[in-house]
Amino acid sequence: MHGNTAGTLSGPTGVVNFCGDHAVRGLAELSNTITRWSQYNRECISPPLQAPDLLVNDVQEFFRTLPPARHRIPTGDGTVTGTVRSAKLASRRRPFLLRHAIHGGHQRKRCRHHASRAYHERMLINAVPQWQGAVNERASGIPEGCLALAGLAARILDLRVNHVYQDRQTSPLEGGLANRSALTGPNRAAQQEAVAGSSGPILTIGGDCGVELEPLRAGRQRYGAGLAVAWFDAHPDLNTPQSSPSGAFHGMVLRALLGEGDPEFTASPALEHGRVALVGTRAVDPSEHAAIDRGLATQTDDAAMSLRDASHLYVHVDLDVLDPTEFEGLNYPEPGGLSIAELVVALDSLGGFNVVGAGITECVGSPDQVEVLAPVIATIGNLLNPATSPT
Ligand SMILES: [Mn+2]
Repeated sequence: MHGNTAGTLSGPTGVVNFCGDHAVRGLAELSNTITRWSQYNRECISPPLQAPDLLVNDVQEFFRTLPPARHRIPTGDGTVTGTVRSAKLASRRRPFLLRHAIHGGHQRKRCRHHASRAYHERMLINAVPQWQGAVNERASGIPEGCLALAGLAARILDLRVNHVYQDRQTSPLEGGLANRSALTGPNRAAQQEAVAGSSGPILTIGGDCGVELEPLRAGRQRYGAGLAVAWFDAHPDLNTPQSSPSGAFHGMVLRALLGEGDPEFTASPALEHGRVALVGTRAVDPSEHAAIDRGLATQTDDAAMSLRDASHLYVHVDLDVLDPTEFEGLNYPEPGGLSIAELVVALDSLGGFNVVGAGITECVGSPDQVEVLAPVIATIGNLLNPATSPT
């Protein structure tokens, strides 16, 4: 029996351990089998994990016994009743958590029926549900938005998702930076490890915009000073801890990548000034205007022209570049943005570049809401497709 093992937290009291099978985890997430899993940190669930209620060795078979996805799972406040019954766990009548193991190395395995699609072989999807870089009210929905978007990306791109574990703990404001400690330590190390584990293009599914720090730092080191960035975002993210009105790191990450701000986060080597194109930017703080005036980044509608000398390109898409009427699941909506069709056209115009990485961030949408983003995911997938990118 695994009763209330979580102290004052009323966490899940039963665990199904899927032996780290990411494909099944993806299925479960698509169907909402996992709800609010990320609010339970390792400490809360370690006792049941040591003695799982059900250890499933053949997870594919386990799921074959369940009714079809999307119709089987009544969800609410962290409990999953429908699947418990149909999985013959009804007698337990307790909420459970589908727990996954976190480890790299699985990302390049593909389902057998997709094995012929060799063009995906080197591409990695990292889902990074970090939310501590944002401090606004909707931000606590970012981990769920990340899962929804990662599920969509897995389906559209026929790829498994590498889920990078991030705890949800917060920490005090330090040196003008909210959650400074939470943004470093194990959370950051987990993403560094995931980034280092791939030699091919990486699609990072955020998470707040702070998740762009590690892939871009690594990209700058790997590809050199010719690496350019197309930054699709309502915000330039060019604040420093001193200038930021909120202390939220997601508004500082690009400045850190350009080598300025809190030394804990600044990239070295930094992105070359002038090799960043800001597209769709429309909510700019005074100190960010000053950084743009100094030439750190360029506001433009034509990133391809602005970055034409780049040797390699990274594409950042904060979904708030979209108009709020286009997508309901925005963490930080700003009126006057692009339509989804306009974003797709703008992304498509970057097809001549050697695109080595991309990120999609700041989603708080549900699995149903993110469906409208399918063309955006597909277009980014094409950009990252090594078969069509110059080598
Ligand atoms: Mn933004």
